[in-house]
Amino acid sequence: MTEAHVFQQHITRLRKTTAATLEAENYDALAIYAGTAQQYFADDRDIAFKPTPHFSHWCPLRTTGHTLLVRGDERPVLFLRDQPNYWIDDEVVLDPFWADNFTIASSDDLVATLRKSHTAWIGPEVEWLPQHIDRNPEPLRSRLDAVRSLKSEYEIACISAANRIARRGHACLHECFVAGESEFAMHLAYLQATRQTDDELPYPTIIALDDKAAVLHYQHKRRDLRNGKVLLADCGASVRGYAADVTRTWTSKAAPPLFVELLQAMERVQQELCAAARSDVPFYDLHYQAHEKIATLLIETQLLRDVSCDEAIAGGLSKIFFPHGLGHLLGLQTHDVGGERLPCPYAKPLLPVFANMRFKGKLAVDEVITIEPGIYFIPMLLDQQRDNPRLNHPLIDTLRPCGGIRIEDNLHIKEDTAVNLTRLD
Ligand SMILES: [Mn+2]
Repeated sequence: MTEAHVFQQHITRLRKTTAATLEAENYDALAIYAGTAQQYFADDRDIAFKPTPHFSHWCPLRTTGHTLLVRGDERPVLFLRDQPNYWIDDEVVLDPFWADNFTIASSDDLVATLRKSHTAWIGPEVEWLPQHIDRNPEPLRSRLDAVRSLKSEYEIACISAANRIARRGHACLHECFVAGESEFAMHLAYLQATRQTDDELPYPTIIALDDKAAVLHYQHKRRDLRNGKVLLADCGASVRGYAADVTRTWTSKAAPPLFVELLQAMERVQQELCAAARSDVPFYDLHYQAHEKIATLLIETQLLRDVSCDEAIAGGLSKIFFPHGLGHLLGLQTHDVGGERLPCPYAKPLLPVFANMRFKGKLAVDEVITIEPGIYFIPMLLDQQRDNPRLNHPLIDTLRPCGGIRIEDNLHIKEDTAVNLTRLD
């Protein structure tokens, strides 16, 4: 199937679901504003622009000021921004593969059009918006979010393409790590290999050597430190606004054997968890399974002692080493919307230590999720446990300089399996 055909199918589905949403929420029309560039406080410098995700759901344009108007199941109208600006290049390129699905209009006519109907507005507020228009009504937004959580073939193709790009970048990072490069040099090499600028990335690269691998969202790029023992790289790519979110951990010959053993075990654990993902599985059950596997590993390696697996989980000991969720929905946002579904019955009790998990529902066909288990040696969390005899501190301390491990793939959920988009050939 051609790209144009797959995109057309995507829009046909959106038209249908949006018509139903508008009817259910009693609106005639939905106006989605791409947004305008924002500036830093007390500065005239623009922050890198990202269109309203609801806009990107319909239209791959990445420039500011456009508005999409959807009325029932009619052909949507794209009102292009047309205030010429000679400071930037805001030329709009209408690629027929997507533009053929819209009627193109001038923003001059937008306000008059908005006045004519009972319209819901999604996007940042603007001063010229007619008074009667409902701004970002919550019930409508959550219906739109629910649609966004289930990906069309077009969206899967975008996420899949983003994963291919990220994989190329990670292969390059591995080579740089083996060559002893710095975090800074690896960051530049990643941009080069993926042919992306920083602003095009779905999230800033996390390129952490050694102890900094314990910082979950490590943001620096050290220029001096070379020849690391461990590299944790969490770096993505984006295609038409859709994200890949991929993490790999590598060790060099200088890494302690116990850490290498943990990494090999975690590679296995991560693949087992990926193999267990499919529709109708409560995500909490996968999260719990991750803790069972990680607690077992911590006990086998004697990092934890005098404690059973269940006690280690319920007592929050495994959470010291794996303090984040197993994964999240992925799409136009790296932490995508639509996961706020009702909790469902679980195979294991919902423990108080996991009460802050965001995504508690069942997996559904055509969701894309990340599976990203980890083991970290986070000084702040370990120091709080100095007097806890169940933590083998002398052994743990030998691994603190290694930071941690995270392995993350992106999975397309199907009926009774999941397709690993990060490891597709
Ligand atoms: Mn992630």
